[in-house]
Amino acid sequence: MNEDQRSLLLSSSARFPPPQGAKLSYGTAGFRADASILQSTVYRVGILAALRAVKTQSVIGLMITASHNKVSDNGIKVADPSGGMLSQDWEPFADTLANARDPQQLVQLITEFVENEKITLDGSKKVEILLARDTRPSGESLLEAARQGISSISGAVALDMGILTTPTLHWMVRARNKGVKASEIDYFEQLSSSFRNEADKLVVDGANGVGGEKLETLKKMFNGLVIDVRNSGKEGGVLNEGVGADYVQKEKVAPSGFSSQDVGIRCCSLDGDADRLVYFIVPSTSSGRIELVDGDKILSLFAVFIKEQLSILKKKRDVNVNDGYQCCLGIVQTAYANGASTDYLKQLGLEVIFTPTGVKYLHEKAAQYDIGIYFEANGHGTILFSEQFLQWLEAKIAELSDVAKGSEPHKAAMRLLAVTKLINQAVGDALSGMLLVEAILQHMGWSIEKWNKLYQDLPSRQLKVKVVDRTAVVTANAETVVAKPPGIQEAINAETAKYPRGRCFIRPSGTEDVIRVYAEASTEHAADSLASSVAKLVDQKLGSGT
Ligand code: 16G
Ligand code: MG
Repeated sequence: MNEDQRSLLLSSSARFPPPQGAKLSYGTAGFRADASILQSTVYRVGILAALRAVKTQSVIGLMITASHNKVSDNGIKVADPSGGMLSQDWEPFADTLANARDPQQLVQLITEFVENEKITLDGSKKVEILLARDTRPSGESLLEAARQGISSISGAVALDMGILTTPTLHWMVRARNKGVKASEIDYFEQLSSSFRNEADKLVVDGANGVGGEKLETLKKMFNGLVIDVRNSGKEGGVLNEGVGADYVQKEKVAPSGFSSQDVGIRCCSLDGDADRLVYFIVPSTSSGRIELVDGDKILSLFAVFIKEQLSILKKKRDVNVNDGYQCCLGIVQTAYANGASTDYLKQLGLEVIFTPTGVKYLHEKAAQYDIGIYFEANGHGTILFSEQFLQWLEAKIAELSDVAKGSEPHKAAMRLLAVTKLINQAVGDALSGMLLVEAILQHMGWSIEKWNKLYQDLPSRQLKVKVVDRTAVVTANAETVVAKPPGIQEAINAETAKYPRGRCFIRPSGTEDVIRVYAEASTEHAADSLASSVAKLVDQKLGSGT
């Protein structure tokens, strides 16, 4: 590192002292904390993003958001050149950088890192970092901190994309690196032009965040579907407070702004940065619980549809389309997937794989298939198509348009092509996912009730337990068993065995200082009881005893 670069870093970092006594971690999906302590972290992630851009000679994205968390929190995450999450091998560097005590130590760490990674910092090549934020009031000043971090690395240029949904930023990074049109309007156009729907109605809870606001723009770009956006943030409601996908999924109640007048209408909720989506049916009485149509059901709907199109394509009826190509379809879930969804998907003959919680794990796995569909129960997910599959599909469409235009296989191939354009390939995206759900329901002629009856969820319960040190719990087999400390798994097994269809696991949260407990069983009462007895057990073995 040359002297100019060194002094640039020393002087800018002196303006961003780290918070006292806070240990920061990149966690499952970036840094997240009370916004008041994040200036220094965000500045440092700006540096990291610039280094990543120089290293990869590609466009990198930085998103300032705390997703479904409360409005006073904020956070930052990095989008890699593919539009996906930051490569996991850079996460330890993110942690050490964020926790450096002073400018000298910070510069020392960067010097060592660039040497190891063989990154040349002479500013000879310009690199771009796209910055965006959600609607949080703290976003603007944090974005400025990120910008200052970026401009502390010579050759790195920050481009402010303004207020965006998280998936839009990921999409832009991917598009820019592919050299295709990459503005927000291009994103809206790609979604709206691949979407067809006849007149129908959907009510959307925007979580008082960025998604509702963007949907107001997007919905003007297509005909047919009538979208009523509630909780768009303009009516004075607070971000994620009593609204949004996380609230609806965890509490299983209707978000504020919904009432028994919405009975019989399809409703859905986005989270605060619009990368999660769940549907729900409003109960006819005000005290009743909603029928939750969660990420697992969205996944199942997508899987049924894709499988159907593939099998139409394989049929020899109209034309010989069976060219021997075997499309490998994979379904990726986490331990939080309702057991009934996994049974259902397996019954369809699909290959179902599990990964630990966190989009980076699911996405990575799904990318190993020709078509990989991944979803977390909380509503984050998408469908990935391999390059090889896309090439095959295009060739197939060309061939069928010649010899069998308008045939069922031709139509099925065209539908699959539309899905590849509509669904976000970079990351789970509530807006694009919602349009795909709408298109598929229309195609199948299904109501939300019919969709919800694909299978019946097993009752489940989630609890969290405060412990002295959550890192004491180490899990294995995609978080389904506890490897450490010894004895806990045996105790969980003993509890679980008492309940018909019982299933239970614990894991340390990647975003909060707690241990999470998940339990499922044949009745509500049994799921509640299993969850609370395991929570008690965790508290006894690992809690502070208070
Ligand atoms: C983050 C993850 C989400 C995961 C959640 C788990 C991304 C983009 N988001 O929100 O996928 O479900 O963390 O939180 O990866 P937990 O570790 O606190 O349970
Ligand atoms: Mg989110």
